Amino acid sequence: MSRTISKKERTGTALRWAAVCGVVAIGLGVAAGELLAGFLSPSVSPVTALGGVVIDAVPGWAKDLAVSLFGTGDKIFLISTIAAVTVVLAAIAGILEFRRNGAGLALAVLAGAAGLAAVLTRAQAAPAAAIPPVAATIVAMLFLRLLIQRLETWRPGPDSNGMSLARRSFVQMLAGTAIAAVVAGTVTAIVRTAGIVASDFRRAVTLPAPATPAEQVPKGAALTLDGLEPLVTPNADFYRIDTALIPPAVNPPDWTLKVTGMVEREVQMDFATLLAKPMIARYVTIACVSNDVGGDLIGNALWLGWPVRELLAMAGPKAGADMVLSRSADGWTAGTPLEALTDNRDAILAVGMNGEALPVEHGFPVRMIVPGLYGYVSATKWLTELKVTRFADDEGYWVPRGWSDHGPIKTESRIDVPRDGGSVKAGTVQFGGVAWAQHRGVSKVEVRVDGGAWHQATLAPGISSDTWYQWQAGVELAHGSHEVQVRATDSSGTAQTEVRAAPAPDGATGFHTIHVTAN
Ligand SMILES: Nc1nc2c(c(=O)[nH]1)N[C@H]1C(S)=C(S)[C@@H](COP(=O)(O)O)O[C@H]1N2
Ligand SMILES: [Mo]
Repeated sequence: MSRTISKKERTGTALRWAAVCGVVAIGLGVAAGELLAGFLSPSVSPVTALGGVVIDAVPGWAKDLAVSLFGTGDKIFLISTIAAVTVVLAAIAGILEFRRNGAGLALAVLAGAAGLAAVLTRAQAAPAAAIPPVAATIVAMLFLRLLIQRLETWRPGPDSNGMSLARRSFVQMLAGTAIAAVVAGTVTAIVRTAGIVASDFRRAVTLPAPATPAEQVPKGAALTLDGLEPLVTPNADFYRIDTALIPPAVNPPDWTLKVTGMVEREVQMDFATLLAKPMIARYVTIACVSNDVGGDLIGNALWLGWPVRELLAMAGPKAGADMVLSRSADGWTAGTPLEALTDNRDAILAVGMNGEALPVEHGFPVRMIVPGLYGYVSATKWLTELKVTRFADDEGYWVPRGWSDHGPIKTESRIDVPRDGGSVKAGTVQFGGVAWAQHRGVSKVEVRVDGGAWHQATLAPGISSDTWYQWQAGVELAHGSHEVQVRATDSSGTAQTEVRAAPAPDGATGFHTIHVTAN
């Protein structure tokens, strides 16, 4: 070692180590906070709460972009982004703290305060939920200071002698902290990603048989064409849309549903009382307003529940009320016309989906299902409150974000077979798909080739006007490439519009159009 080391080089190496100290110390803080939250308040973790604030803050178009780019991977994308930003900030905190005692700690306090604020703004935050972000901040600050202190004592550089006491002390401290962070993080990840808590709650639930069984599925409602989606969507394949990073873990014995607002008397109902009510079973096809023409944010399930109108009748809505603002355990809201919840369409407080308790990500233990309305104005998952109010006074989550305050599902149809861009054998080609016009019913489906005349398809009987219908059509295709379109007509005789509209503000329109090559 004859080369002399400049001060600059020495500081460069030290700064890199300082950045590592920041990442390791803050990593331990975050992991400790998440672990603690797992015990103290499983439904509010600091990281999830911060993620929720980010989701609530990003503009609607950015959310739509994320969904269209990453599909259901949009949450993984968000989590990775939060993780990456945290790592960068933590590295900066380490460097700041090395440069100037207290500067990195200040950054940690700021981040901790953001976490605390995020947690406290979550709807179901109990006082105990404040502990994890505070503890996380203290742990992060403590270890950041300890590590930087040891780094300062060591003063690394290529000339520092091999295994000095100071170096060993620093390395031991760093490795110990890193191991603790990884262990805490792993335990938390296992607990959380497996959703052990929530699925244990779910396993403990036994559903009653319906007092009013579901409508018979008519013979022939499910066509046998290969490639068609099943008439009833299995729970595991059901689309999922919500703003929850991790679904809230709601324990049925702790669950109550409150009816508040413009009512003669407030009503509270617990889960056991709800389960003892005469339940009805109904097939209902729910759809997302964000579903683009030809999209798959739609699914049909057999729901088990108690009519919302019965609960509202107990509370007695006051004259002048025209909306019910339903709220979830994580603070999300939907504004539904009071009329749609009290008329004969069987809007229900659903506890069952396809013969099982609601899956956690589909709203366990209780959600609303309202035939005929898009999910964002009706299908509140992890339901906790119904506030009887007026459209003039309240608005649901998506309304100030650019979506319409009313969301009836529009008449639409989709080609599922053959696939867009596929090749087929020239001659008679079997086309098939689904069509829907919830609560009105579909009366006709037609297809056309290359903008020619419409040909009527075979329309399978629907389960009810509240579900989708399957259709099939044999279409003559000559050699070459073709454009094929579909349109549905509802039972009032109104055909779906050809006018292309984007999903915002109240649902996409236009004909689903695919291209196939006949050989
Ligand atoms: N608590 C809560 N409920 C919610 C949402 C949400 O973000 N949070 N999203 C709604 C939307 S936009 C739709 S389309 C449906 C989707 O229900 P699913 O995920 O069971 O398919 O849930 C609705 N219920
Ligand atoms: Mo939606």
